[in-house]
Amino acid sequence: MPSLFEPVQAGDLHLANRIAMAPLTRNRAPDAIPTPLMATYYTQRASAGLLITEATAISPQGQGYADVPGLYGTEQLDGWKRVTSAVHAADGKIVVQLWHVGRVSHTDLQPGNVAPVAPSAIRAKAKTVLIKDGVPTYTDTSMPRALDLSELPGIVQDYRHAARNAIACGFDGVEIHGANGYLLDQFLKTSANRRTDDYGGSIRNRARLTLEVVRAIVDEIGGGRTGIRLSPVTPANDIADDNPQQLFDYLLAQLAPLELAYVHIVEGATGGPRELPDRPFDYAALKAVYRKAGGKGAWMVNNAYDRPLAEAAVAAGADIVAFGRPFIANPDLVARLEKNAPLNKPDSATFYGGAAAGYTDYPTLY
Ligand code: 8OZ
Repeated sequence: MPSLFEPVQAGDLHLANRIAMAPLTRNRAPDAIPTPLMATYYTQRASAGLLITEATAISPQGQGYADVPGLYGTEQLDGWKRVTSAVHAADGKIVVQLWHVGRVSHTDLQPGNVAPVAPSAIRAKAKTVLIKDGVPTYTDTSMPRALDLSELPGIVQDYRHAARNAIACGFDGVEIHGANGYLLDQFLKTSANRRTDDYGGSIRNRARLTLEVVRAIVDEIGGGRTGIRLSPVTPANDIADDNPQQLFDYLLAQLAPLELAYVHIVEGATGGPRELPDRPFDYAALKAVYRKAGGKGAWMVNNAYDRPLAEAAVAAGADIVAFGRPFIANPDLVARLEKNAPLNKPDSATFYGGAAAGYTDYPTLY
């Protein structure tokens, strides 16, 4: 049985261990530009088998929170180049999470202060964060407008272009953010998608945009450098589906032939309970569908893992376990898990926004 601390192959990515740093939004990139402090933060955590960056907007329209980074524009790309070279100098591997928030945004954050876009004009009962007079302020998301059919190829193109930018910035690959109630998840799920064209209605139609995005990125940079994150039952950002098992079984069967590096599954409620009584889901069955359809990507699991739970997951066939909050507070998480050393506790007051405090100042063991 493989141990968490043994290497693993995920597509083209050779990872030194089976512990990934989950994507974590930290809101420390004013003007969407990654800072030198961010390079320090990721480099401190480079002993993870894989670093997945915080969600990063593929376009200004894909932006939904104050001070999150982007993957467009010279200054943004130069900022990311500093991050990837520092991580590589520390022997780390890093992929960037490609993000379009869809309706989870606010007119203040959109170019020209227009409405955010979504599959349908249905507002999310969700909050975003703006910065008002220097103070982070939680605000209701704005009413979105439904995307016109003619706009969808442009969105696919934005993803493709961002993936090309990622490789140009020195990233080892990309993770497509298909989770947590953002644009792709909005198209996938019935609560946000009421379209009557080829992108709404049947499962096949609701999965169409996600599959077009994945195929475009695979065509651009290769499946071996492409992962995807999905959250079948999360209620995050006011999202729900009438039949998630059928939806995700279909999606995973379609993803199988694309030879992705990995599939990353958020189990249960993102950052919350792993089991949701009103939203049952069989993850083992989902994985079986993917493998049966020939999917060879590494199977990455996430949400509220500790060492015993992670070891049990690996024993049950998971290839990689992604840790989120423990990585905020423990830059040397891999060493601490290996030694069964105590973990620093993350301070939620410094999760979003600010500078070095609660970001690059958590102590290591040695
Ligand atoms: C926390 C705060 C803002 C955004 C996600 C990108 O849930 C996020 C996110 C998390 O995927």
